[in-house]
Parts: sequence; C-alpha cells; structure tokens
Amino acid sequence: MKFNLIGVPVNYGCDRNGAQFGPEAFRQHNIADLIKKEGHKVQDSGDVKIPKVSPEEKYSGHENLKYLEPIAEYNHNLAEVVYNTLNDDTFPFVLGGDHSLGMGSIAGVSRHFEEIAVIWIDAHGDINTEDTSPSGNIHGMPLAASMNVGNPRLTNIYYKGQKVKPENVYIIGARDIDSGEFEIAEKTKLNLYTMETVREKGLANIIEQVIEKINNSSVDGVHLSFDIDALDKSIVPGTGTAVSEGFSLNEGKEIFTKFISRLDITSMDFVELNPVIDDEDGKTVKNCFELLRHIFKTFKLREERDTEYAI
Ligand code: 4U7
Ligand code: MN
Ligand code: MN
Ligand code: MN
Repeated sequence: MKFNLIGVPVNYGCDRNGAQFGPEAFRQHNIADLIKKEGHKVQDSGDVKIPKVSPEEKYSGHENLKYLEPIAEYNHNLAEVVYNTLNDDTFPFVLGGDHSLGMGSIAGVSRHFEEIAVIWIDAHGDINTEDTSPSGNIHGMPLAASMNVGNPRLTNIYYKGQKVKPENVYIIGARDIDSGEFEIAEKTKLNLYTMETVREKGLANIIEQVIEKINNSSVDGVHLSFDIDALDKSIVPGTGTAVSEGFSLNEGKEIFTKFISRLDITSMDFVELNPVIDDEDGKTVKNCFELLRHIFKTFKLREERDTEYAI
C-alpha cells in the first residue's frame, strides 16, 4: 500500500502545551522507516499549516469555543490535503496533534467518498458542543461537528453541513462522557459502545457487531480515528486527558487486527500524543510505536491476502 503521512502540529484544541509536538516525535522515531520496513510505500507531505495566534485571542471567536477561528482554518487546510491524498490513490495517515483535527480529516474523507463510516476509538465521546462542553476545548467536539451538530463555524468546515451520518458513527471504548454528550448520543442515534458495554459483552463481540453493521451498510469509505487515550492511563502517560480502565496494548492490537483485516479502512488519525508529559523512559512513544508496527503489519497481511485471491 501507499501511505501519506500528514502532520498536524496543533494544541489549540486541548489548550495544553505539548500535543503540538506529536508529529515531530513520530518522525524523530522514524515512523516512515517503520512503514517501509513493513513493506509499504510511504510519502510525507509535511505539516499542515496552523495559523499562529496568541493566548489572548483564545476566546475571541466564542466564549465557550477556545481558538475557534484558527482551528476552523487549519482544519480546512487539513481537509484539502486528505482529499488530495485520496484522489491520488494514497492512504491518508494523519499524525496529531490534538483531536480537533478529526473535523478536517473527516471533511476531506467525506468529500472523496459517497458515504462514509467513522470508527472513533477514544476514552471520550468527543461529541460536545459549545452548549454542553465543560471546558470549551474543541478537541472534545470534532465528532459532533462532523455530524452537523454544534457551531456553524465548525459544522461548515471545508464544505457546508453534515460530513457523516450518525448511523454510520461508531464510538468504542468511551468511559468519560459528559452528560450533554449522552443526550447528543441518544438524540442522534449514533452507535455508542462505552467501555462498560465492552466489558459486559466482551471486546470480540463488540468488534464483530461493528464489522457486521458496517459491512451491511452502504458506505464506500471507512475512517478510523484513534485517540491514544483509549488505551489505559498506565500505558499512555503522555497524553493530556488520560483515563483509567482503558484498553490494554493487546486489546489495542486485537482491535486493529480485526478492523484492518475485515473492513476496508481507507484513512486514519493517530492523535493526542503529548511527548512533553511522557514519562522519562518515553513509555507512551514506545507503546504507540508498538501499536503502529502492528497496524502496518496488518495492512500488509491484508494486502497479500487480497492479491492472493485476485490471482
Ligand atoms: B479528547 C472533555 F470534559 N469531555 O469536552 C471535554 F472531560 O480528544 C474531555 O477525546 C475531552 O481527548 C477530551 O473537555 C477530548 C472533558
Ligand atoms: Mn480522548
Ligand atoms: Mn478524542
Ligand atoms: Mn485527550
């Protein structure tokens, strides 16, 4: 396969120092080499342009949407790169940066395909709006905006209106959901598999259900957005909003093995690494790379299997 690495060095969405250094950390630890070693082609289109603004301008767009204007702007730029990458028959692999970038990724992906599904693996729902958010941090809102819920400046990124239908949205592993988010989940009827549900029904069963639903739907593209805080706090200390009771590294691998081998995943985000708050051994970076290696290995196995059948 051919992957395009797209760096998004942003922390406006989480309003905390460090997440903007995520792409640099992935490159320093040679993510491109890793992808090559697993047998793929890889290009790096560099970093998406992020407008510079001062912290004094934080609330200038809206009183509960921090850095609204620069976030809307950079997401337009990101959407364009993602869209062009797909048109080039290349897989967009977006490196965060905070999760506000989900809006741009999804906007670019949804312009390319007829109808898309979004799998959102995260400790959080990321379906807040300016009316429900307890923090005003836009990294807690990208999935709502993509479904056309929230502020027009966010719902109209790249092009006007809805990017993904709620029925095609699958949140998996959420265990820190705000009360307003529960209401939005219910109202929109998106597919929410909280960690509680995952533990009750079993991870394998939940994955199976999601695969079946997606394969029985009429989508032609599947975007997978992975927030590393879906993993347990103990294995990802280097993320801004770590939560306990998360997935183990092996569960993370199981999720990717099954989704990549049985769905046609067409683009991905890998977000919320904050190297500044990682522990002194770089545990988070190390665990991310273990997962990344597994991801690209699985893409290769899938490709080999598909060409075998084609012959
Ligand atoms: B992330 C939160 F209140 N829900 O909106 C909020 F708990 O991209 C956290 O998933 C959002 O890491 C976390 O601020 C956003 C909070
Ligand atoms: Mn999260
Ligand atoms: Mn998130
Ligand atoms: Mn976070």
